[in-house]
Amino acid sequence: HIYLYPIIIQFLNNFLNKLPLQTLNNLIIKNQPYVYTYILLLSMSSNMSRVSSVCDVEDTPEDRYFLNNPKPESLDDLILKTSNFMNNCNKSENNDKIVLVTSGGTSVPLENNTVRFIDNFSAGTRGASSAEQFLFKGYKVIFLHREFSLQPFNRHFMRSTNVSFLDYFDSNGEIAPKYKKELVEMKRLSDLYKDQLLMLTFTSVNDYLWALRSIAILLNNRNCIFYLAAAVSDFYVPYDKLPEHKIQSRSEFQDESKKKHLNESGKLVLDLDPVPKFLRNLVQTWANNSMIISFKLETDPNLLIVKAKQALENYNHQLVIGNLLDTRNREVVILSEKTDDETWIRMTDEELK
Ligand code: 9Z3
Repeated sequence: HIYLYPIIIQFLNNFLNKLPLQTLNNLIIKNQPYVYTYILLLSMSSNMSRVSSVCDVEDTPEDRYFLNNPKPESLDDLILKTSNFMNNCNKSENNDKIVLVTSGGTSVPLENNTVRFIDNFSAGTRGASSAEQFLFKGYKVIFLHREFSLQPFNRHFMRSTNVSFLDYFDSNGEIAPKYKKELVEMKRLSDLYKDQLLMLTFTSVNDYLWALRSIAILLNNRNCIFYLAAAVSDFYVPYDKLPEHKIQSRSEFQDESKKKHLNESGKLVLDLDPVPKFLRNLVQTWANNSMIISFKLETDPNLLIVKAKQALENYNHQLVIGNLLDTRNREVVILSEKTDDETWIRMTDEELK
C-alpha cells in the first residue's frame, strides 16, 4: 500500500490547491477530526505552508484571521532571516538578551492590487530610538518595522523637513562640515552594532500580524522581550471582501466578483472589520515565556490611564506604556502588573534638543 501514498498525496494536493482559501477554512473548521489525517498526509506536501496555520484550530476571531487572510509572500524569507539570526545568537557564549522591537504604522489596503490604502501617522521614532537604547544595553534587537519608516542610527538623517539628502554634502561631494561629526558618530555606531541588529520589514497590517506570530513562535522559550511600539491598525478589509483590482469611481466598471463599494449615489462605502486583539494570543500562547511590553496611544488625556489599565487587566502582560499623540515625544506613563502606580517619565526641553 505504500505505493499508493504518493498518489493519494498528489490527489489531495491537487484538490486542496484548487479550493478557495475560505472554503478550505470552512472545511477544516467543520471537519476537525478528519483534518488531522489530512494534515498528516499533507505534512509531506507543498500544502504545508497553507495548512501549518490550522494545526491547532479553535474557532476564535484570531484563529480565523490566519485562516482567512493569506500569508504574505515575503514571510518565508522573514522566517529564514530570523532563524539564522537566532542560530547566531545560540552560538555566542554568553546568554544573549533578545528583544523584538516593532515600529511604524501598518497600512490597510483597499484593493488586492493595491492602489489605495488607509494609513496612520507613526513615523517610527519611538521604535528606532528604543532599538538604539536596547543595543546600547547589550541586547540583540530584531527590528520589525514599516518599510521606509525611521531606522536606528539612520533616523537622524531620514525624513527631515529642514535638511534634504544632498544638503549633507558640499559642492565637491564631501560631507558638509556642519553634519560631519554627527554622521561619523552614527556611522560608527551603526557599524559597531551591525551584527546585533536584524532589520525586518512589513507594510500592511496583514504582513505585520503574520510576521509577529511567526517571530513570536520562533523566539518563545528564549526569555525574550516583546516591545510593541508599532501603531497597528484597528480596522481592516478582510481578504474575502477585498476587490481584486482598483476600485472604480464609476459603478459600471465595478469589480463584480466581490462586494460592491459604490452606493446608489456613487459614494464609496468601506466596510471594515475590527482587527482581532492579538495581544491575548501573544501573551497566552505564541510568546507565553516572554516579557511583553505594549504601548497604548490615545488622543484624549482623560482616557489614557483608564485604557492603559484596561489593557493590562485584559491581557495580563507585564507592562503598558501609555502616550498621547501630541506629547508622545516628551512624556510617557508606565503601568506595570506588579504595582498600581503610574510612573510618568518626562523629558525637559534641554533633553529633547
Ligand atoms: C505607540 O503608542 C507608539 O509610542 C507611537 C510612537 C506609535 C505613538 P512614532 O512612531 O509614535 O514615534 O511617531 N504605539 C502603539 C500604538 C498602538 O497601536 N497600540 C495598540 C492600542 O493602543 C495596542 S498594541 O490599542
